[in-house]
Amino acid sequence: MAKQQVIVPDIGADSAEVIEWMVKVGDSVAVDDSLLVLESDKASMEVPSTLAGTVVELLVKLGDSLSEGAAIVVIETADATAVTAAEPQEAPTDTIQDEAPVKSELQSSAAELPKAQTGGSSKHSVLVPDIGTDDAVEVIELSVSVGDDVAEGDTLLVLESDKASMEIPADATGKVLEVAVAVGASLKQGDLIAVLEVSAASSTEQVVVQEAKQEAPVVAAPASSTVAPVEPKAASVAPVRAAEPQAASSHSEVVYAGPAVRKLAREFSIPLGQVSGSGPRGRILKEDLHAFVQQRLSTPTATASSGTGIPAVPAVDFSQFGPIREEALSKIGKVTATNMQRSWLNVPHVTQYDDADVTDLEAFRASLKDEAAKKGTKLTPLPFLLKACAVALKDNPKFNSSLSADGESIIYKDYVHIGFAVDTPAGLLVPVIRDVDKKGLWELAEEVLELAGLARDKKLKPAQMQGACFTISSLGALGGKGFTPIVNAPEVGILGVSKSSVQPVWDGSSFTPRTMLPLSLSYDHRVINGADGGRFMNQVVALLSDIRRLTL
Ligand code: CAO
Repeated sequence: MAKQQVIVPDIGADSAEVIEWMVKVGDSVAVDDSLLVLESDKASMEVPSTLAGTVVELLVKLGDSLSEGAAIVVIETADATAVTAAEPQEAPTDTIQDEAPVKSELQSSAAELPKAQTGGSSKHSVLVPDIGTDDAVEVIELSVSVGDDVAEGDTLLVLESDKASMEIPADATGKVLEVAVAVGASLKQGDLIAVLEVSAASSTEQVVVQEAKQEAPVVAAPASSTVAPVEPKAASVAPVRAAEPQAASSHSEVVYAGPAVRKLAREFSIPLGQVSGSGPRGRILKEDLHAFVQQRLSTPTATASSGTGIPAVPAVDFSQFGPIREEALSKIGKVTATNMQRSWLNVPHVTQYDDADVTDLEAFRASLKDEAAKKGTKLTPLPFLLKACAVALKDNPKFNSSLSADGESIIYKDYVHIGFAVDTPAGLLVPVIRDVDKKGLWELAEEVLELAGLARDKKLKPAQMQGACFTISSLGALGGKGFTPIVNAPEVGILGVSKSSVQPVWDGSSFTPRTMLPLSLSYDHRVINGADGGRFMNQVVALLSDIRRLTL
């Protein structure tokens, strides 16, 4: 086994920019497989590998300007002699020629580590840890630049999937030598994020880990226990279908297309994610764009509608009316918009309204305020709502079901997981509390606080947002007398909660002041009829009005 670099060949230009990676660390490549795409002011070109083997390091990053002779990747080849002829060895950097022989020594003896280091320091590759999904996740923010000093645990970048944003921390302390990714890149577990220069003194163990990672980059996981978002594998691999599986897959797909194709797609507003590529590795070619446009033009409704037969909202140039600002939606914002529209268009909604008399509940809650403070938690109306809904979901199983994808059957769930909407600066997130029926009010209060905090800090893992049977959207703290919540399909029901207020209520002989909580229950009318809805709502109202019933 030997490690060797592939360098930029004669590209017919002084320099060209790296605009696309076609391989990642851990990929196996054959001679002539494309490694990356360079774009100069005159042309774009794919740089082929001159070696066969496994990619162990990417030496440049998107946006870098490269000239002939620049080293681009390190490839571990099975046979050093076989590749010598294929590879010009006068690469400008010395890392590989130095590292290849050193590596085996490092593995065999930790005592010899200092020999492997230059000037008392060594290079440490930071890889994407277990992020709870096998899908590629987009880099939305870089928190460090080359030259920065980072401490273990400092955030290096922020990843945002269809369902969550997460900060990826450094798993070692050192100076950033290289940032291997750019905003917009899609990363998976094991991908290289950055290379740090760590001092030998900081941790001998880290160097061993670093070398182990270089040996097997795809399976490497941060060794440090301080890598916050990493969960044990079993916990982070969610067996449950995500609430929006279609969105998850379509948004996370990697699109392979060259710059000319991307430019053409931009000019014609062609969504590359919807185009099938017929080139190598599914790469999208110009012909594929032509075929896509032809197919769209031959579909009569496509030009005049949003694809569902519904007339599209016309594009308006608002600047003709006054100054404007345009801000791109966050990924979570885009996914929310798609999900809302999908639910609204697919689910025949019915919403019914009622008020629960929560006078006693509020008195009980107030009496527990000090106890809650002592426990370090907060008892808002939400845990009571969760508990009441859990009871009603068990007693009204249709609300705890989903329509099968083919619409032929109803799938009843024997578990009671409830999502609750959290308003965060990044957008609306819906963490899920599992087995609500089996939990007490204090436990629910703590989980609400914890999950809402994680949501606001962009630290929710995908598994913490999956598997809900029903959703509660509580706008109570904000106000309002009622609203129409949109069902989070494939769930079939959602409870909207508005602000409680003291109202004069007729008790049969006089008006008495009672604290009334406005509720709005939306449901999928394909599964739930009005009588089912009425029964569910009546039960929730009864439970909240007399919380002793929650204990039955
Ligand atoms: N009526 C009156 N007061 C209410 C209330 C209600 N229905 N619900 C909560 N409150 C009170 C709480 O008791 C608390 O008061 P104190 O601080 O005096 O105890 C205060 O409002 C703030 O509550 P909270 O928001 O911190 O806690 P919560 O458990 O009620 O809600 C959460 C948590 C995460 C659901 C909420 O913060 C949130 O993000 N809501 C927005 C949900 C949303 O955006 N839904 C729309 C989705 S569809 O577009």
